[in-house]
Amino acid sequence: MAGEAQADNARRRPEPDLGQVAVVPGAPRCLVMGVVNVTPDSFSDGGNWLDPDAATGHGLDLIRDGADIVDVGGESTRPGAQRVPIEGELSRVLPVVTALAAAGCYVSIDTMRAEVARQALRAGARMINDVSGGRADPEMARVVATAGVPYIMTHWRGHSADMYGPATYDDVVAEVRAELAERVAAAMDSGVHPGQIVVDPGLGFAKLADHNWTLLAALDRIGCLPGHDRRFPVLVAASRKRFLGRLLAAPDGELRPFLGSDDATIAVTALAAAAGAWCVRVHAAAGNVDAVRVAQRWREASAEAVR
Ligand code: PMM
Repeated sequence: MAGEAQADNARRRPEPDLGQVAVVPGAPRCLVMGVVNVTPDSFSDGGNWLDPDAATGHGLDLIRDGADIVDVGGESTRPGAQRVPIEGELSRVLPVVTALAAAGCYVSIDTMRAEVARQALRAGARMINDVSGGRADPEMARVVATAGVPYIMTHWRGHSADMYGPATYDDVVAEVRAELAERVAAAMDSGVHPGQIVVDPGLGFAKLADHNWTLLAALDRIGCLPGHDRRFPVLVAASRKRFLGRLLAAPDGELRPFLGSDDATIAVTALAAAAGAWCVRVHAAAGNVDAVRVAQRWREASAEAVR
C-alpha cells in the first residue's frame, strides 16, 4: 500500500536539523486552545462572533480565562456545511488574527486552505490547525514547511457536505492511526519537520458517536503512529460536539443542546489531560483550565507515588 511505503520511508529517513523550525510548544500541563469561530453557521456558536470586534473581544476573554492559544477559524465544518469562497474566509479571519496577534495572543489559524494559512501567518498567527490533515489542499504542507510553524493534522476523510458517508471502520483506532501515519509521512516528504506536527483523532469528522468514544478510550495510542518512531503530541477537540449531546440526551431522546454540554466537555478535558493529551480545543476556557490543572496535579501525585 502506498501509505505503508510512505510510512516506512518516514521511519528510515534521518530527522533533519531543527534549524529555524518552531517546534510544538511544550508545557508542564495540557494546553488549552480557545475557539473563535468567525462564522455564521458553526454548530454551537455560529453567528456569535461574526463581527471582527466581537470575535477579537471573545478571543481576549478566552485568554483572560486562562486559554494558552486562540484558534481563529472562518469556515464552518458542521455536518452538511458547504465551502465558503476563499475571499469570504480571508475577510473573516484576517482582521481577527491581526488584532489578537497585536494584543500578544498566541494565535492558531483554523483553515484547510494553504493561501489562508499563508496570509494568516503574515498577519501574526503562529500555528496552523488543518482539520483535513493536508488532504483538502496539497499546497498546505509546503506552506507549513516553509513557515516552520507547529501544524495540527486532524484525521479526516472528506468535506463536511458528506460527513457521515465515510464513517465506516472495521477497527477505528487502527484505521485512524494508519491514515494519520500516511498524512504525517506525506507532510514530511514535503519538508515538514516531525517536531512541528501535532495529531488529532478528528472527533466527529467521519465518526459516529461510538467511534469517538472508542478513540478517546485509546488516546494514549493515537500519538504513536505506525512507521514513525517518535510519539506525536495529541490534540483533543470534543468541545460541544454532538456525541456529548447524544450521551446526555433527555429520557425522551431529545439531544442536550450544545451549550448544555460544557460540563461534559470539562469532564472530557480532565480525562484527556490525565491520559497525556498535549492540548484540548474548547469553546469556554475557565472550567477547562481548572480541569487540566487538576489532571496535572493528579499525574504528578501518581508519579510521586511510584518513586
Ligand atoms: N473541530 C472543529 C473545528 N476545528 N480543529 C481540530 N484540530 N479538531 C477538531 O476536531 C475541530 C477543529 C469543528 O468544531 P467547531 O465548529 O465547534 O469549532
